[in-house]
Amino acid sequence: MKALDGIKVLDFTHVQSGPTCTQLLAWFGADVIKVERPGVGDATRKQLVDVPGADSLYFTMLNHNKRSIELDSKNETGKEVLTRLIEECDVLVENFAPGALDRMGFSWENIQKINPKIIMASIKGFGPGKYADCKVYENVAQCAGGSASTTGFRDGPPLVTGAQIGDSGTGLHLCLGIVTALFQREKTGRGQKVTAAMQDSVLNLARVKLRDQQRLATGPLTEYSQFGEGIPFGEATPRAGNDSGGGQPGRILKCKGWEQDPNAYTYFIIQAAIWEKVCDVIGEPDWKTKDGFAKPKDRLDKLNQIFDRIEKWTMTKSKFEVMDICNPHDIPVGPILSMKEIAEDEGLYATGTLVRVAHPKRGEYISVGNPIKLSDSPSEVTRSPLLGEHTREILSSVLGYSGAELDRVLASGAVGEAK
Ligand code: CAO
Repeated sequence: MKALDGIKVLDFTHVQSGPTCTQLLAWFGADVIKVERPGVGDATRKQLVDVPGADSLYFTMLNHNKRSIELDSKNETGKEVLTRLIEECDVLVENFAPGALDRMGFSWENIQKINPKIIMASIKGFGPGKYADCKVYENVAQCAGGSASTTGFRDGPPLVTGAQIGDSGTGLHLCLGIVTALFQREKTGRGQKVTAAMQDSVLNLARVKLRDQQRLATGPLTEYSQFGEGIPFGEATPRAGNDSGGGQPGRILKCKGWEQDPNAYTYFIIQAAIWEKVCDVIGEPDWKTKDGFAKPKDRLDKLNQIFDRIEKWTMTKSKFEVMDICNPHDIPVGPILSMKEIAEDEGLYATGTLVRVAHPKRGEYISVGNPIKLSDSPSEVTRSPLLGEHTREILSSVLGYSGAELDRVLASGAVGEAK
């Protein structure tokens, strides 16, 4: 049995943020029914296409373990089918532009009338307020949530990060809201509305930078490189390059081969507890007792000098040798892994974090499996559905249409089926 066995999810999501949420619910065992516009489907099916005629990796990697029904929610019969789906499902998840669901005639008030037990979960770019009506994509959220202004180097422009904290990050937040609401429904019998705004989710993930914003009021941020360089702080949390976000100084340092390999780097943290071991490993045993070096606080204005010296050592080793040498001493280091190296790591396939998935139109591809492991609810990753692959199956087995009724719906123009 899976944790969410028996839970039906009406998946009205598209692009990335919503689909990541419903994919997690599917991996936990929910029956996720993805509603897609006839003949078109989720826009990502046709974005960044690498194999002509097949759904893109963008789509396949975000929509595993789901069923697809092609349904025009603006058509009268389509609205009838959607109403039946709302009656049958435990959860409705959507991430349309603000107001789109209302314009279809499915406001939260109407949805509650149709099924008072349903949990309706929505992602929007912003919460209530002056930007509530804006359409929002990943990088907009990263900028509005405080991530971009605090990412990058002090003397360069703000940077967005490769991790999709606005989309997938918000999907995760919403997923937690949904299972929490399902838990509460066990006691109250009532559904509720769950919302996660992309700005809020990014800000939640950038929480330590708001911490630093407030610390500025009482003095400089001593763990930032900028402090050691004698550069005054301004009014807002600055970009900190690769400085560690915690109290332990850390940097990205070059390793052997960095001239040719853009990823021959390691992250190196000089935690106070292992300082003496760092001194021994890099060949500076005197620094263990030397004035200005022995105590963590005294080292803060010398971090550039210290990390330059550590880098002289890391540049003589590969990033994996650095790991092998430092790990036995509990010195926290991390190789900068390329996506190629990750995709070739058989250890990640063994845990199900990476999976090889067969697809009828594109052949085998690699995907990220469920990163959250439950000991009593194993996740098996199955391929994403073709557009409308399960239209007939859902109409009959989930909604009970049969005979002339089924023929009526199929002939109405409200639904489509996989070609
Ligand atoms: N049948 C009929 N119509 C459908 C339909 C269906 N099955 N599915 C969607 N539609 C319609 C919607 O009702 C909407 O129509 P109206 O504009 O007439 O109300 C229309 O399709 C377009 O929907 P949309 O506005 O949500 O899509 P978009 O491509 O214009 O905008 C996005 C995309 C992501 C910017 C917007 O949906 C949004 O801001 N969502 C919330 C934030 C979010 O999730 N962003 C992350 C996206 S990933 O980076």
